[in-house]
Amino acid sequence: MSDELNIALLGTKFMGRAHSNAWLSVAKFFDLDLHPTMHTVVGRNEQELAAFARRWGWREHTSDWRQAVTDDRVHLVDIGTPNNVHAEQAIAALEAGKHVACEKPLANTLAAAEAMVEAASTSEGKTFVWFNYRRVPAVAMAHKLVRQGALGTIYHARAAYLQSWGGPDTPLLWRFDGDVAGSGAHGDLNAHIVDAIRFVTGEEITAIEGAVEETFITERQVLDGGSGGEIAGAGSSTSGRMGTSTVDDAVAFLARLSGGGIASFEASRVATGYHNANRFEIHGEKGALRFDFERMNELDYYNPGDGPTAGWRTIDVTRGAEHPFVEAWWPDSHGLGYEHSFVNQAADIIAMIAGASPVVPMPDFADALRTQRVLDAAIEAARRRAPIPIDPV
Ligand code: SOE
Repeated sequence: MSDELNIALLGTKFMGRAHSNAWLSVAKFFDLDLHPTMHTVVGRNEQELAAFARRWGWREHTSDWRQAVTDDRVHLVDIGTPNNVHAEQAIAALEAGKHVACEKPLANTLAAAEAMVEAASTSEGKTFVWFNYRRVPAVAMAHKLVRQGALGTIYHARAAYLQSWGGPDTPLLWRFDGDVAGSGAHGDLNAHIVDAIRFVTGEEITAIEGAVEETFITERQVLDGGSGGEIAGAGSSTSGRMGTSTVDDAVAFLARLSGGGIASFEASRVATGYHNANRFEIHGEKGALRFDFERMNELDYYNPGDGPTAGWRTIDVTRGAEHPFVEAWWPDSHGLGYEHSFVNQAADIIAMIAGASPVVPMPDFADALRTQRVLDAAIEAARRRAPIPIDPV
């Protein structure tokens, strides 16, 4: 049997580039039982597509995603398209017997996410969701320390994902169309930190106690040629017309954890001064952890057991083989970046398809549905101004 793992990638924008880089790099840095082959890339604009395929080394390209996901030569379908087509594309790929990796959030609606999980439950294919921050070594190390009992009973989890590209000058990208995106900063950014807190604490969110959503900028410039466009609309020409944003610019909510602790989550695309501040703090009876993606190669740890010398300790998580994923990369303390979390995840996806275990737990569609349920309950809590319980199924 061949050791080739032929991949078809759907999407050629930001995530298309991040995933292409991951598939291109992974076999150079990790020893793999299967060899990833960048077989087919799918996009909408034929001209851009040929240039993208050439730049990244995709063997074939097509604008027909259905042809790609049913191609007998393809083993893994990787979905990096807007949220409203995740379900249709993933279900078609699963029905064709493929493994499927899908960008977060799982879908634009809870119903679509549930349909994806249903299709996965009766499919031969394995499923994966690109909650890439689990594989930032500092976050993976936080997960490992909690598993080792470093925090004990968890009292507080506090997470925020704060960006500021969504200001008044940003045009009406697909991310501001509720029918396409499902929600704004909430599904885009709270998805990441809900997953991160579930991953690091090992606990589930059992209720939303209160939530608030806000759309600060309701009218945005319509792009030439309709929606689409990269984040912040860089280089996107506008039509001179205005259109209505139908998603949140920010959502904050309070929640309860299954271990008895309480949690707060905040996502914003208008947090002026922050550009990709993805951060959490977790406080337990035996210790505390603190992470900020803007210092992504460090993890802060506090151990009251240190007595008079107790203080926040900053761990360089790119030093030493004990830190997850680090051995695959550079000598001690040479640093890693955003793109390495995707390469680390590509390595774990390939390992799992080959039958091995991932370095840290991998979210499949069923796991990502738990996060989607939390996101959906938070919006319900905001709109009803009432607490919403969550079935921890
Ligand atoms: C935009 O908010 C975005 O590209 C997210 O969609 C990604 O998931 C995040 O990693 C970076 O910011």
